[in-house]
Amino acid sequence: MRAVLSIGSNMADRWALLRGVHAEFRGELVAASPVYSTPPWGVTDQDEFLNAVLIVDVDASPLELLRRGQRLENEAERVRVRHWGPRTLDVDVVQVTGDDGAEVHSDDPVLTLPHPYAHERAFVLVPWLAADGEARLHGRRVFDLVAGLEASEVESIRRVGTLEDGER
Ligand code: PH2
Ligand code: MG
Ligand code: MG
Repeated sequence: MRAVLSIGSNMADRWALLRGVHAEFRGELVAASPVYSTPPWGVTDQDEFLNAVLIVDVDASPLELLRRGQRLENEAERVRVRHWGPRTLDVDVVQVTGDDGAEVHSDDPVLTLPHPYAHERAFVLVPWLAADGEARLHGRRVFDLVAGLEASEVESIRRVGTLEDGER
Protein backbone atom coordinates (compact mmCIF):
# COMPACT_ATOMS: atom_id res chain seq x y z
CA MET A 1 0.00 0.00 0.00
CA ARG A 2 0.98 3.61 -0.43
CA ALA A 3 0.87 6.03 2.49
CA VAL A 4 1.27 9.74 3.06
CA LEU A 5 3.06 10.58 6.31
CA SER A 6 3.12 14.02 7.88
CA ILE A 7 6.13 14.45 10.13
CA GLY A 8 6.77 17.30 12.54
CA SER A 9 9.02 18.44 15.36
CA ASN A 10 9.29 21.53 17.52
CA MET A 11 11.68 20.36 20.21
CA ALA A 12 15.29 19.20 20.47
CA ASP A 13 17.29 18.73 17.23
CA ARG A 14 14.34 19.08 14.88
CA TRP A 15 16.38 18.57 11.70
CA ALA A 16 18.01 15.38 12.98
CA LEU A 17 14.68 13.99 14.13
CA LEU A 18 12.97 14.56 10.78
CA ARG A 19 15.97 13.23 8.91
CA GLY A 20 15.87 10.13 11.09
CA VAL A 21 12.36 9.38 9.82
CA HIS A 22 13.46 10.01 6.25
CA ALA A 23 16.37 7.59 6.76
CA GLU A 24 14.06 4.95 8.27
CA PHE A 25 11.89 4.97 5.14
CA ARG A 26 14.69 5.46 2.61
CA GLY A 27 14.15 2.09 0.92
CA GLU A 28 10.39 2.61 0.68
CA LEU A 29 10.33 6.27 -0.27
CA VAL A 30 8.31 7.41 -3.29
CA ALA A 31 8.71 11.14 -2.67
CA ALA A 32 9.73 13.55 0.06
CA SER A 33 8.70 17.18 0.39
CA PRO A 34 11.07 19.96 1.33
CA VAL A 35 11.14 20.96 5.00
CA TYR A 36 8.97 23.88 6.09
CA SER A 37 9.00 26.10 9.12
CA THR A 38 5.38 26.41 10.30
CA PRO A 39 3.72 28.46 13.04
CA PRO A 40 2.23 26.24 15.75
CA TRP A 41 -1.38 25.42 15.05
CA GLY A 42 -3.88 24.87 17.87
CA VAL A 43 -1.73 25.65 20.90
CA THR A 44 0.04 28.77 19.67
CA ASP A 45 2.32 29.60 22.62
CA GLN A 46 4.98 27.11 21.60
CA ASP A 47 7.94 27.12 19.24
CA GLU A 48 7.65 26.92 15.45
CA PHE A 49 7.54 23.45 13.96
CA LEU A 50 9.50 21.93 11.17
CA ASN A 51 7.11 19.89 9.02
CA ALA A 52 7.52 17.68 5.97
CA VAL A 53 5.60 14.98 4.13
CA LEU A 54 6.87 11.59 3.03
CA ILE A 55 5.12 9.36 0.52
CA VAL A 56 6.03 5.72 1.06
CA ASP A 57 5.23 2.34 -0.45
CA VAL A 58 5.23 -0.15 2.39
CA ASP A 59 4.54 -3.84 2.66
CA ALA A 60 2.53 -3.41 5.85
CA SER A 61 -0.96 -2.73 7.13
CA PRO A 62 -2.00 0.79 8.14
CA LEU A 63 -1.80 -0.18 11.83
CA GLU A 64 1.67 -1.67 11.38
CA LEU A 65 2.75 1.58 9.74
CA LEU A 66 1.25 3.59 12.62
CA ARG A 67 3.20 1.44 15.10
CA ARG A 68 6.40 2.01 13.15
CA GLY A 69 5.82 5.74 13.39
CA GLN A 70 5.12 5.44 17.11
CA ARG A 71 8.33 3.51 17.60
CA LEU A 72 10.23 6.40 16.00
CA GLU A 73 8.35 8.83 18.26
CA ASN A 74 9.33 6.78 21.30
CA GLU A 75 12.95 6.64 20.18
CA ALA A 76 12.80 10.43 19.98
CA GLU A 77 11.83 10.29 23.65
CA ARG A 78 8.58 11.95 22.93
CA VAL A 79 6.75 13.04 26.01
CA ARG A 80 3.09 13.93 25.76
CA VAL A 81 2.89 17.02 27.88
CA ARG A 82 -0.18 18.67 26.45
CA HIS A 83 -2.61 17.86 23.69
CA TRP A 84 -1.30 19.64 20.57
CA GLY A 85 1.63 20.80 22.70
CA PRO A 86 5.39 20.69 22.06
CA ARG A 87 6.79 17.43 20.74
CA THR A 88 10.15 16.07 19.71
CA LEU A 89 8.61 14.04 16.92
CA ASP A 90 5.16 13.42 15.50
CA VAL A 91 4.61 10.90 12.72
CA ASP A 92 1.02 10.98 11.45
CA VAL A 93 -0.46 8.67 8.84
CA VAL A 94 -2.48 11.08 6.73
CA GLN A 95 -3.73 8.87 3.92
CA VAL A 96 -3.44 5.27 2.81
CA THR A 97 -4.10 4.08 -0.73
CA GLY A 98 -4.72 0.38 -1.26
CA ASP A 99 -3.14 -1.65 -4.05
CA ASP A 100 -6.40 -1.14 -5.99
CA GLY A 101 -5.73 2.62 -5.96
CA ALA A 102 -8.65 3.39 -3.64
CA GLU A 103 -8.31 5.65 -0.59
CA VAL A 104 -8.63 3.57 2.59
CA HIS A 105 -11.28 4.80 5.03
CA SER A 106 -11.32 3.93 8.70
CA ASP A 107 -13.15 5.43 11.66
CA ASP A 108 -11.12 3.40 14.13
CA PRO A 109 -10.19 5.92 16.86
CA VAL A 110 -6.71 4.38 17.03
CA LEU A 111 -6.09 5.30 13.38
CA THR A 112 -8.71 7.37 11.61
CA LEU A 113 -8.16 7.46 7.85
CA PRO A 114 -7.80 9.75 6.11
CA HIS A 115 -6.47 11.89 8.95
CA PRO A 116 -9.53 13.87 10.14
CA TYR A 117 -7.88 17.31 10.05
CA ALA A 118 -5.41 16.97 7.18
CA HIS A 119 -7.69 18.64 4.64
CA GLU A 120 -7.64 21.92 6.59
CA ARG A 121 -4.02 22.09 7.78
CA ALA A 122 -1.64 24.12 5.68
CA PHE A 123 1.36 22.49 7.40
CA VAL A 124 0.18 19.14 5.96
CA LEU A 125 -1.26 20.22 2.60
CA VAL A 126 1.51 22.57 1.43
CA PRO A 127 4.31 19.99 1.88
CA TRP A 128 2.10 17.24 0.48
CA LEU A 129 1.41 19.24 -2.68
CA ALA A 130 5.14 19.86 -3.04
CA ALA A 131 5.82 16.11 -2.81
CA ASP A 132 3.00 15.17 -5.20
CA GLY A 133 1.45 17.78 -7.45
CA GLU A 134 -1.33 15.34 -8.41
CA ALA A 135 -2.31 14.43 -4.84
CA ARG A 136 -5.99 13.99 -4.02
CA LEU A 137 -7.75 13.74 -0.66
CA HIS A 138 -11.42 12.81 -0.24
CA GLY A 139 -11.63 12.95 -4.04
CA ARG A 140 -10.48 16.58 -4.12
CA ARG A 141 -7.22 17.86 -5.47
CA VAL A 142 -4.81 18.90 -2.74
CA PHE A 143 -3.99 21.81 -5.04
CA ASP A 144 -7.60 23.02 -4.65
CA LEU A 145 -7.59 22.39 -0.90
CA VAL A 146 -4.50 24.59 -0.59
CA ALA A 147 -6.14 27.24 -2.79
CA GLY A 148 -9.12 27.22 -0.42
CA LEU A 149 -7.05 27.94 2.69
CA GLU A 150 -6.58 31.43 4.13
CA ALA A 151 -3.81 33.08 2.12
CA SER A 152 -2.17 34.27 5.35
CA GLU A 153 -1.98 30.67 6.58
CA VAL A 154 -0.35 29.44 3.40
CA GLU A 155 2.07 32.37 3.39
CA SER A 156 3.07 31.70 7.01
CA ILE A 157 4.68 28.43 5.91
CA ARG A 158 8.25 28.84 4.75
CA ARG A 159 10.41 26.35 2.92
CA VAL A 160 13.66 26.16 4.87
CA GLY A 161 15.57 23.22 3.39
CA THR A 162 15.37 19.56 2.49
CA LEU A 163 15.61 16.21 4.25
CA GLU A 164 18.80 15.34 2.38
CA ASP A 165 21.81 15.41 4.67
CA GLY A 166 23.98 18.49 4.52
CA GLU A 167 21.33 20.70 2.92
CA ARG A 168 19.51 23.37 4.83
N1 PH2 B 1 1.05 19.33 15.14
C1 PH2 B 1 0.11 19.36 16.08
C2 PH2 B 1 -0.45 20.60 16.61
N2 PH2 B 1 0.02 21.77 15.94
N3 PH2 B 1 1.35 22.86 14.35
C3 PH2 B 1 2.25 22.80 13.36
N4 PH2 B 1 2.66 23.91 12.77
N5 PH2 B 1 2.80 21.61 12.93
C4 PH2 B 1 2.43 20.43 13.51
O1 PH2 B 1 2.92 19.35 13.08
C5 PH2 B 1 1.47 20.46 14.56
C6 PH2 B 1 0.95 21.71 14.96
C7 PH2 B 1 -0.43 18.13 16.64
O2 PH2 B 1 0.14 17.00 16.14
MG1 MG C 1 -0.07 15.45 14.60
MG1 MG D 1 0.42 12.27 15.98
